[in-house]
Amino acid sequence: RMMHTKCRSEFYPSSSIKRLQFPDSLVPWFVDFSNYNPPEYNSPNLLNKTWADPAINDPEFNPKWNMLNGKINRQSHMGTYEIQNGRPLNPKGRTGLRGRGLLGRWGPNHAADPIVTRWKLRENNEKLIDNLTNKPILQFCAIQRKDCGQWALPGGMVDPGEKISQTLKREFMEEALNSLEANAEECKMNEKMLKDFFENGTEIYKGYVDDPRNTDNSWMETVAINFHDDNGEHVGKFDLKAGDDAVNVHWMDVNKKIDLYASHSELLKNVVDHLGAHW
Ligand code: RP5
Ligand code: MG
Ligand code: MG
Repeated sequence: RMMHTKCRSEFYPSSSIKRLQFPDSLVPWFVDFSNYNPPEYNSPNLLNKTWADPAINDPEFNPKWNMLNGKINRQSHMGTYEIQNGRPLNPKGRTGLRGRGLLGRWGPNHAADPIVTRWKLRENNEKLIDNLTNKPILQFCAIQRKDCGQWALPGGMVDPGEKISQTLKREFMEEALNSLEANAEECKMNEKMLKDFFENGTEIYKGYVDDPRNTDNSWMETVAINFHDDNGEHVGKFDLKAGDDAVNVHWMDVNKKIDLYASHSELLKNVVDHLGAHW
C-alpha cells in the first residue's frame, strides 16, 4: 500500500489529534472491521471560509457527489467514490480519522503539481553524469513547505472553475518566484517568460495523493505535469524566490534518497524513468 501510508501516521498534522492505528489488512472498506470507530476532526478554521465547504450537517449544504457541482469539481480521478451516511469515503480505504481534518472539501480536493526540471551541469555546461548509473543527474524545483517544513513540489489547489494549466503556472509563480510580492512589471515579465515553457508539459500522474492531511472523508488528488528545460537556457536560469506557503526554494538533485512531502518522491521517480535520468 505504497500510496496509503502517510495518511495513516499516528499524529494528524498541525493538531494534537491522533489517528486510530490498525493493521494494513484492515485498510480496505470491503474488509470487515465492525468495531471501527475512529475519532473525528474538523478544523474549526475552515468554517465560513469561502474556499471551503460548509460543515457536513449544515442544512444549506447539498453537495452533488461524483459530479461537477457548479464550478466545484467533486469528481474523482479514481472513479466513482462511495457515499456512506451522507459522507464520501476515501477511495484508498480507512485512515483512522473521520471528518475532513484540515482539508477544505469533503471528498476529493483537487491540486496540481508542476514538476519543473533541468539537467545538473558541469562548469563547462556538459551534463553531470553519475559514476555508478552512468546516467545524467536531474534537478527539480523544490520548495520547503511552511506548514510542516518538508520539501515538496510547488503545487497547490485548483480554484473552482480554474483550468489546471492555469493552476500549475500560478502555483509555480507564487511559491517558486514569489509573484504575490513581486511588482506588476516583474509579474508580467515572469509570465511572459513562462508562457511558452508551460505550454509543453508531459503528464506524469493523475490521481490520489498520499497526503498526511487525508481522512476517511476527504483526500487530496493531483495532476502532475513535468516541464523540462532540456538545455537549461530557460526556467533553468531563473532566479528562484520562495513565496506564499513556501519558505525556501532551490534546485534539488534527484535520486532515490530524496524524501519529499506526500507522494512527491514517487512522482519524481516517474519523471526520472521518462527522461532516463539517474535515480
Ligand atoms: C499535495 O498537496 C499535492 O500534491 C500538492 O502538492 C499540495 C497542495 O496543497 P497545498 O500546497 O495547497 O497545501 O497533496
Ligand atoms: Mg500555493
Ligand atoms: Mg502549495
